[in-house]
Amino acid sequence: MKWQPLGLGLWLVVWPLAAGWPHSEEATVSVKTYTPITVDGTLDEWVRRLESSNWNGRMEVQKGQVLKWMRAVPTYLNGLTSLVESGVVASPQDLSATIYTLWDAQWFYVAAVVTDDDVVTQHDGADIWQDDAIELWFDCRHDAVTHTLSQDDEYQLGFSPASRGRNRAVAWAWRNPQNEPVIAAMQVASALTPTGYLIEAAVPWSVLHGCEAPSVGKMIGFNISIADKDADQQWTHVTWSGSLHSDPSQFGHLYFVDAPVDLFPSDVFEHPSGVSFWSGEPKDRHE
Ligand SMILES: [Ca+2]
Ligand SMILES: [Ca+2]
Ligand SMILES: [Ca+2]
Repeated sequence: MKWQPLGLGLWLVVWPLAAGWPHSEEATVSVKTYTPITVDGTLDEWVRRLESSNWNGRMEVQKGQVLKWMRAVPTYLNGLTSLVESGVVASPQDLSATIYTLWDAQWFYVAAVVTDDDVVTQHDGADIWQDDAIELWFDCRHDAVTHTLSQDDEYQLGFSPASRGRNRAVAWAWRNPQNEPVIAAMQVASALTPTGYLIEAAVPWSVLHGCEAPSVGKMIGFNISIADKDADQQWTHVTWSGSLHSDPSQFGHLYFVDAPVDLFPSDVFEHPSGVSFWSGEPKDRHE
């Protein structure tokens, strides 16, 4: 990456076009949840809904009827903005994904909405990385001192959906001296969708050495990969941050934040004076 002067105090970031993607050093945010997440393959509880009493008709007409949204921050992976480390991404329909995370004092939660034109899962256990799967990479101390992942605070966690080839979702852990407690403690569920699949999973902090006590403001090293196998059996692997998925020094950053917009995203909704906002359990507006 180079900075090029454009005059008038403006500078342009110029990315090298040669082969070899620079370290992208991505960053994303995990929002604290104050309501429980049930790992069942449906993401209803990841969605914040509005109650009709929160509204006046004028605002709905003016600003659109946005009645629900994911309260977690999305992170996007696709063949254009992420690194295709192996294989080929033919189109967003072939492989792309949106990853969400939430956290509380006990659990780290992940939801992946994956677009994949052919969901293929043929392996089990430690071999699920060869199939359609998502992978989360942790460097809990964010010290980024190894290039191969083997320290006690480093983990590769994989989640692969149920499909016609394997009738249950599988979660696995690699690259840590203590993988077994993680594998035993993880929860995972999946569902096929019209355009691919979704994964919902949870990992207790207690089994992730170095990550045991999350708090607002904490940051860890974090990376995300998605693997795609289709009928042609070609294995495609796409990674969010850096040029090598397993190098903690190229991981992105995951920041743990509180839930500052637990009610409304301020860019969509105004705050009319005199209106008391609902802050209770989610209700479906359409019920
Ligand atoms: Ca759920
Ligand atoms: Ca595909
Ligand atoms: Ca696939």
